[in-house]
Amino acid sequence: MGIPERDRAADELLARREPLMDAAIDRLKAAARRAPGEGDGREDLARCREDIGAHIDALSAALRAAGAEQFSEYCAFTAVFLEGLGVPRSALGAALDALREGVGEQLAPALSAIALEAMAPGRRRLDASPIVTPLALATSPADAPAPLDERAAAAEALARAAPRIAPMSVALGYMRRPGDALAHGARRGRCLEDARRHLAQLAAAVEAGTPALFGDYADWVRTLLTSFGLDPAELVNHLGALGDAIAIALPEHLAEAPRRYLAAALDRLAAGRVELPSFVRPEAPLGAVACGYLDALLQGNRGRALRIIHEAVEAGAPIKDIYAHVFQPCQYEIGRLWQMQQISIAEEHYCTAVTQTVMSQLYPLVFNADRAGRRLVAASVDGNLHEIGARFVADFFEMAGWDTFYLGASTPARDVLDEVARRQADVLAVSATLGEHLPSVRTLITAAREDRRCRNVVLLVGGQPFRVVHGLWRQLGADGSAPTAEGAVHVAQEILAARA
Ligand code: B12
Repeated sequence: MGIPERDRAADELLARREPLMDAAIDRLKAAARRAPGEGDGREDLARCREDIGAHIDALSAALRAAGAEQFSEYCAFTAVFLEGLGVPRSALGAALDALREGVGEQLAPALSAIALEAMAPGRRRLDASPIVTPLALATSPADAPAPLDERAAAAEALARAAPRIAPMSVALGYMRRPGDALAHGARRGRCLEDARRHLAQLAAAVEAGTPALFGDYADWVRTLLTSFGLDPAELVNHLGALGDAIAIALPEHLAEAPRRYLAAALDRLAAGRVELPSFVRPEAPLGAVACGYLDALLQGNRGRALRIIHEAVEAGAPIKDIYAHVFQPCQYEIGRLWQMQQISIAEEHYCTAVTQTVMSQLYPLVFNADRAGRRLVAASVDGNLHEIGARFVADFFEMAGWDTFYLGASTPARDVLDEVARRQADVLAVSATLGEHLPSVRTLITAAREDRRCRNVVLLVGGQPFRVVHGLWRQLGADGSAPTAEGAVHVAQEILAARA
């Protein structure tokens, strides 16, 4: 089949869009009269007419692109989406049959043959079972949420409905851009994972009442996906589909905030690509050391990395500065390079492990301050696998003379609080890195406030989301926050002094 004929068939379909829609609806009406169901179904048929228009558009687009394969993807994902709405696959089959008959009648024989050939595999696919991944759509309807404030109710409803919204949004996105489904092939499962992550981040932002948190995340996703070579229009389509699936799955008053946040993120994406400059700059304090250290890490030369740090210390660089101006920007830079697909996960793990080793080598200098008679417990919140932020905080308190108990990554709330009680801590420092860690932060704070053993402990929270959204700590019920480990020590001292 030559491309020009396919294009002509596509043009012809669009030129006859209205009469094709009318003819298909007449056929469906006649079929409904032969086998009447509940009600007269007039509303359903009006909606179905629009759907048939969408099928015609999809068929026409498929004819111009990858032909039958693309239309087949369209049919598959439309079926998944309709099933999510409770519309049986057979209804789509009937609509396609009605359209097929119209195409056979109304297009010139050569062109109708081309169009029917492109439709056939899609129609057959509807009869095959299981139709397509993803199909986690059959989850039970969410229970009514407990009475909460408006933001928390919307976030909770979103989290509960996520198992239904995520696959629906993927199906809708692929239905709208079936070419993406074809191109993604086996990677489609990733799209579902992404949708789940978007929803977790969106729920966290809605709960915190901060669209900027989700906007920041959307910027990050764009940079990541484009460095994988994806077209940003795919993300725009995907987030748009997510908003539409939310509108379908949640009552209007609960869908309003998430959809508003999504719209704001889409505006941000439309404003263009965000530049992501390097975190390691020669002109910054200790810039030359940081550049050399990063280079040694990236070259896989941990001996040289260690020597660079020892030489800097011998030359008089304070340990706090090594942390703040070498380790931290280098870790951020490692993250940026991974995000831009310039280093692998293995390289990131290597660099992180070397930095943790080098930090340990400095401990004789960290543990030599005069004792302040205060105690700190520091932990990464449940689900947070990033441990260096909390470790920084613990080390800065140690350098200020505190006795510190650093618990490491992802510590369950109950265990953190047991440790606070056992160590009789004055301050608990909790670290979160992703928006999706915020619900765990809230859970921990709520549990701490209800725990009599923790009545007097000062609760500090910090990490990336708190650096992006000012005042977020207050909304979550903490006593304070700071953008850096050094700042955390000052805030703790101020709060304790004010309480004395
Ligand atoms: C190393 C690393 C990992 C390692 C962590 C290993 C380890 N042992 O810690 C591993 C491989 C586990 C990992 C996993 C993931 N990571 Co990661 N990771 C990083 C990386 C490169 C470095 C983190 C780090 O060491 N930072 C250095 C510390 C010192 O910085 P910090 O945490 O911000 O802490 C400072 C302040 O925030 C503050 N602070 C921190 N905690 C606290 C607490 C209190 C109380 C206070 C007051 C202050 C405070 O003070 C600290 C010092 O000044 C970052 C890059 C980055 N920008 O951070 C990505 C990064 C955080 N990871 C990222 C991602 C996406 C992930 C994954 C989702 C990847 C995946 N697909 O699986 C998972 C999520 C895992 C999870 N469930 O948590 C993204 C997050 C993007 C986003 N905006 O959502 C980043 C930013 C990378 C990137 N540029 O894309 N990661």
